[in-house]
Amino acid sequence: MTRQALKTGDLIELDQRVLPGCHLHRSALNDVARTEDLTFICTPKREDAGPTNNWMAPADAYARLGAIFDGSMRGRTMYVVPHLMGPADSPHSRAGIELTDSLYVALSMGIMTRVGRPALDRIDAAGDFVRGLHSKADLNPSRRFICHFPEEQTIWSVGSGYGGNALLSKKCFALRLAGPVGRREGWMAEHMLIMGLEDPDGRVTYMAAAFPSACGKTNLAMLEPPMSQMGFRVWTIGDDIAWLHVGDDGRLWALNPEAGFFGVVPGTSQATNPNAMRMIGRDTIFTNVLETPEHTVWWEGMGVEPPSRGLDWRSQEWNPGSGSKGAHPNSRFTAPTRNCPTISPEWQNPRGVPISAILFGGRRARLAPLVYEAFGWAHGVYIGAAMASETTAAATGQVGVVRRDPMAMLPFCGYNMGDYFAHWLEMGRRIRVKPRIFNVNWFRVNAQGEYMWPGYGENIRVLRWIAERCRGKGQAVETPVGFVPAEGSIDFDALDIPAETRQELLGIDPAAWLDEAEAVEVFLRTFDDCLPTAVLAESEKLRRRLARQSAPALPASQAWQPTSTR
Ligand code: OXD
Ligand code: MN
Repeated sequence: MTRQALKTGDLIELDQRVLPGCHLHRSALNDVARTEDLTFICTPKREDAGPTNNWMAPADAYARLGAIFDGSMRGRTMYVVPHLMGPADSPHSRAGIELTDSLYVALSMGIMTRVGRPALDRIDAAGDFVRGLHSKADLNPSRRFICHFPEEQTIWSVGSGYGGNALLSKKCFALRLAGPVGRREGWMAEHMLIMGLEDPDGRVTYMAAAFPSACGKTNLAMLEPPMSQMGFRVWTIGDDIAWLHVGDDGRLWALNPEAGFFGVVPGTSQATNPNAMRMIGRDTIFTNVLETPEHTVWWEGMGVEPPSRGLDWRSQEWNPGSGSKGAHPNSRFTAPTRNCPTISPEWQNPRGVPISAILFGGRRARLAPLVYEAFGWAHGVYIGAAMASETTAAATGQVGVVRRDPMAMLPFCGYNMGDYFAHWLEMGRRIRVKPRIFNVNWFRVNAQGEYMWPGYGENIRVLRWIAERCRGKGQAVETPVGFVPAEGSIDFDALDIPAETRQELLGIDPAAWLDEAEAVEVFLRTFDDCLPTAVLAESEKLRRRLARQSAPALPASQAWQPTSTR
């Protein structure tokens, strides 16, 4: 199929001595990202999709898309791609079949999922599968739709070849369709990385983390500790999706249903993600990066000098003075999990791995401390529901606009998000040995707008505190928003961060948090009657704690007084 794709132009040959097994794909110019405005949940009742999803009645969707599909594959080859999500021997794995007229999609599915025999065996055993129908059709955005039919476990996607729209196993199946199934059956499908932190004694603490797209999930999942943190290591299980089940032991177990990584390329370098750099040196499909005259690849933020010329993602002559990007900002790598140098020996464990900590996070320049811990499960659900990220100039041209993105699931929750919050609360009742819930923020800036925290590999210092908290160690101070690390409990050695900045990194400003709590409540009330009262109750409790502490005009670092330590 690869040979075929090289003939049709779906793939472009790269230098196989430098990049063995690697190829380049260029998408249509208008087809470079997920299109949330063209993504629909097609349930009989609009309320079941909720206020955060686009909705279409199933009959209308079948008719509208059916007319576009009609004849759309004429003269093309249709690929039949049975795929299994999860390890072959796991009771939690599920199968799908995607029909597609895109060779690029078929090849990418071969990297991202377990295709062929294991899927067919599962379909035989289970008697069921998720039905995915995909056609590029004419790639016209006005005839582009991604429709989900939860009642029939069916996905129809037409008019796009972009991964998140067209690799139906990923966002469509493993999140939007699996979500409501999990709700019915008592498990969760989450937009989370899964990793293990091993300490010098060989103990591994498994964590799952949800951050909005483009907040560094892939980097954290493959983190390489700096020299100063010798003895610690990170094991990768997944970078995007977690299926979470309650085990017989009452713990929460996480499984990565995928078999590959579909990661953002720009910004990936030896400094930010050396393990990804090693991983994407072979067996990788690059999409929309720059092609050098030597038939290798380059992108902005690669950490090496740009070539003097090349072909940009649009296939146009490019040089460093062109004034445009060589690689598209959402250019991607598609690489098999088995090539990840930090892949955990447990990644195919049919049970998954037992989760001790759940991390939420986002990009907050001023508000959120580096890390804080929820007071308990319901408070953690509130923290997840209140999640938000601030836009960067690159994304929208507007800096600092807050976008609410509960549990990083806003574009991926296939049912009413109010019911989704209720499901989280219900899971808390089922999980006897609950993971602790944390919020992290690598993006806090000082008055000069400079990042106060170095991020990337140094984030391991925060993970270490989290792991210690999970073992009942790790000193913390109670603040109105949660427990923050006590003085000296995070290893800041060799970081050269002044004491004042350390305090500021962990400080909270009650007045700003009161404003935030109000904004969160306005957002949460959009879920009307579907919003569980327990979530609003957490909001009220937070406001009361903040009001007690509110003291005007104090610098952030001094604005709260510890009320107790643990
Ligand atoms: C992704 C995304 O591609 O979240 O994983 O957009
Ligand atoms: Mn994602």
